[in-house]
Amino acid sequence: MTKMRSFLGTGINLKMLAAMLLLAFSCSWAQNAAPTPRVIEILADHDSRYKMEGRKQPMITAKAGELITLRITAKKAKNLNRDGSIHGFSLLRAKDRKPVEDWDFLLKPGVQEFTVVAPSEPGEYVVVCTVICSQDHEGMNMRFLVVP
Ligand SMILES: [Cu+2]
Repeated sequence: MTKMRSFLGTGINLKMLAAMLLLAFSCSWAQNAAPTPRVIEILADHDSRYKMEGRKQPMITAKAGELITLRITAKKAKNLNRDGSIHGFSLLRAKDRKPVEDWDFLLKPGVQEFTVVAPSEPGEYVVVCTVICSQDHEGMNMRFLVVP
């Protein structure tokens, strides 16, 4: 109890309390104002190809560290994994094929969303399918460009 009293007596005054409340308040406000991710629509199609509307060659361009939501529609090709995944969506750094952390997804039939942060390092990346979805699986990939 004496400890408590001395803490109250010396440590906290009204000005500090007000400052702490203000800080707590502005923090919660900042959280509410968090950026809404940009939505990118992708089709993982039955012919073992990624597709994006309006593009002959599918390609994603994102800013370094940008928050994006991948809205992926997956349609079954020939084969599927035992867990029911029909395609994969995994990001690799192009120059050394190093997997990008937290960018490895398995796709189920239908629409699914993943909210992710783009790599912080600008450069060329590649999206690859990780499910042996058909005899054309090897060609199931797309460019992913990260700009500064
Ligand atoms: Cu595939």
